[in-house]
Amino acid sequence: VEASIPEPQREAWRRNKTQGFTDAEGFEKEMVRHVETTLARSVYNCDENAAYSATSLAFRDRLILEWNKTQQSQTLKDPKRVYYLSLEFLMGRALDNAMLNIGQKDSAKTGLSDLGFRIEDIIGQEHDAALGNGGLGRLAACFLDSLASLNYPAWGYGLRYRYGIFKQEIIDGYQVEVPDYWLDFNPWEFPRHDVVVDIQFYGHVRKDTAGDKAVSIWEGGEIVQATAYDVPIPGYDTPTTNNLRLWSSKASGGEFDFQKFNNGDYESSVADQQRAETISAVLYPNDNLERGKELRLKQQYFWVAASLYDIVRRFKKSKRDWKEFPQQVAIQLNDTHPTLAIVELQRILIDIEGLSWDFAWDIVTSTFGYTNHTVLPEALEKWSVGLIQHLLPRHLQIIYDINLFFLQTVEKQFPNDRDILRRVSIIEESQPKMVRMAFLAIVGSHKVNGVAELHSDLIKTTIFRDFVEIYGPDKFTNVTNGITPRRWLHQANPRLSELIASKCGGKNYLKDLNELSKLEEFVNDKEFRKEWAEIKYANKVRLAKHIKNTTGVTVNPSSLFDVQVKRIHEYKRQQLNIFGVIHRYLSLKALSPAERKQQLPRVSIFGGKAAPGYWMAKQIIHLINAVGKVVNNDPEIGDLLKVIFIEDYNVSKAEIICPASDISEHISTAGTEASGTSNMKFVLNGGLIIGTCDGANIEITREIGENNIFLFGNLAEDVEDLRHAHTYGSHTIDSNLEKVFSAIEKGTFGPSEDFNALMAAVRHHGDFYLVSDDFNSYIETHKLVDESYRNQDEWLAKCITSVARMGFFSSDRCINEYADEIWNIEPLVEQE
Ligand code: RUG
Repeated sequence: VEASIPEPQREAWRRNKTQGFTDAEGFEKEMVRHVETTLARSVYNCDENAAYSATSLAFRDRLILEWNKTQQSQTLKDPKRVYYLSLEFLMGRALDNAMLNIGQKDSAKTGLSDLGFRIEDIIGQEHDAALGNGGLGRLAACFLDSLASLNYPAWGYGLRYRYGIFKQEIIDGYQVEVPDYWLDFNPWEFPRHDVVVDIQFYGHVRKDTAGDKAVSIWEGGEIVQATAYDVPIPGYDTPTTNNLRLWSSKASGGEFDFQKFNNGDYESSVADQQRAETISAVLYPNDNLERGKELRLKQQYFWVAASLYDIVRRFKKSKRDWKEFPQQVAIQLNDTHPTLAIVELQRILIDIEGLSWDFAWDIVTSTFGYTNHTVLPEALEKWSVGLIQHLLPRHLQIIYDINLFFLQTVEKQFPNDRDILRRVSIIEESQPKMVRMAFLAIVGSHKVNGVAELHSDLIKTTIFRDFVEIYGPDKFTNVTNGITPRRWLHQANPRLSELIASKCGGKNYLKDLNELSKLEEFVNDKEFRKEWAEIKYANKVRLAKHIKNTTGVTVNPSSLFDVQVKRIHEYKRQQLNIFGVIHRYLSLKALSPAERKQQLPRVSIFGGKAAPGYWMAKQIIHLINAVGKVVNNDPEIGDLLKVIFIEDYNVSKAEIICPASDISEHISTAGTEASGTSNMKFVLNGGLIIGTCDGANIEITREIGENNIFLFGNLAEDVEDLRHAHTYGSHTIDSNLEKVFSAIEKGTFGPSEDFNALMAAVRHHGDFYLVSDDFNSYIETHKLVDESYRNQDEWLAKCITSVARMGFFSSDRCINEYADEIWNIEPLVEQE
């Protein structure tokens, strides 16, 4: 039954339509109402946390009004929509973003001040929504912001983890993981208890006939229920408010099985409930690493099956023919994690909707696009055939059929090449047999893209080379990553955003980042430079305060702030950085007091989490902290060098750190970092970068000019030969690096056994990440950084010029490219 109100009664609805607040007074009323009613508090017991809650609820109400309008307008016009499937959405805080995007931050500031609060303190109360590990999840969050800001009809689909990425504590220099229970109070989500989907696992497949057709019936096994939680995503300066739908798992049939309960089996009924809830309980804390755990596969199927059910249900409402499905629906696979969606859609179309295989497969392959984010073999997903057979027996049959038909076409194309069949088969004939998810994603999609130029070239010439031969080069494309300037400039660096607006003809540059180019005119404007420098200094003071409060170490904001914040990984080479820091320390110690006085003071700032099971990454964290302990307390060194590890790096900390850096480090072994996105955040905030010719560093260089970046190290094309030489030729370690190692071995930073593995990786295990090969060029380039920083005028000119040329790296550009080249969707501008 349509639950719609009959026309004669609609007038009463129109009269009573909820109006969102539009000024400080209106905000105050809403805020006080929420304190007094929703929160049941009063003027006598409203602390900052209650004020945060009430402010968020007031803003949530505003968002949901726009959200309703957007969804109604989309339902009415029924345009093609894009669905972005991602296991990670690293959203960070929502309140400040909501205030800025709907243009009511000033109202909130005045309103909160009238009511006795400072807006910064209230914003600071919010817990980060940390449903992601690193770049991949944050990219998804930036994309949602751009999709809404550009008025694209788009939905995100993900999992509502009860525990997001763990909280990192540093105890005695070691990482300790603590669970992050973030859902205690989350005003930004709307539970949709009416949007539930039953998801089947296990069971078996029965062959049957319907008329003259053979059919497959998947039956038995267990059912878990998916409940939708909706998170409104406001666009910047537009009423468009899109939806992020996150699924939460529950045992089928509600709280617990009453049948079992009534039979006196209370315990097992509760156990079933807990087992079902486990599916959406925790985010796997690995970045660029896959571990093949059954629960992870369960998460993947649970999420894609619920999302597809929802997407298909929405399509079917329009009563269109199935052949129109790809004209109405584009689905983007963020990495291989949602690849089962390909199989699930094929299953729905053939087993449930009764379409022929070929017709269904055409629909499927026209619907999906696949984004690859890595070439690292340890991150490429594979699932054992046995596990899929057990968990999803019907899906395994379909995968085998997809593979069979695919290999038949390959065989026709390359009749005399048996080896290519082995190489490209979706099933790897190993012990045990494995399903190669990236291959399945390629075969089931119409476009495959990498995330920066070098990366997109590399996938075509290495891991997916055969597929380029088979499908031709047009199936493969590049969409270089981007970041949203709303969060990463306007929100994180409000003073710089104001200054830029004053020179770029207002805030329109936040919608068209190419307008930053107007800044080039002011590069030599003394007054402008002065203001620019003052803002950078103030941002450094803000970070120095955070460092003091959290680590107890005092850093001098006049020092050069050198930052490397990202997940800890050997390929990202935080070990190269800390070895470089030790080299600097030893060089300073070797100077006379008079010589030391001539040196430029530096603060080396690190931050990032290690996957809990990644032992080497944890050793790196330990070494950084051990070096900090010695260096920071060395009276001979004083302010000349400080080494800081910022605990629990996350999105809200990044918003403090990025605006405060002078130089940031993006120093992965060439060819390993697919893109990187923090490199873009730092440059956009007026910092320079030191980096390798890797990922998006290359395009950043092309845009801002090679005089404005400090590049060093070997090139991707040389990496293989160097590795080969390490293993089969003689491998001499860089002499300066040897000095660093002997200082470690002498116990300068504590018992050296703790760090043996890090040194052995370079000396004895082939130095896979080329730390020694790049060491000399790294420290020489750091000398150039020091020299360059001494000339503040030139330094500032580099920073301003770089910002002026960063327009390309907006995620808006990136989303427009996906929309045009992959999704074929148009913006939908709402009418009142
Ligand atoms: O490591 C990559 C980054 O280089 C990239 O910028 C980011 C977004 O495209 O994705 C990261 N990534 C790759 N995270 N997980 C993976 C492996 O699947």
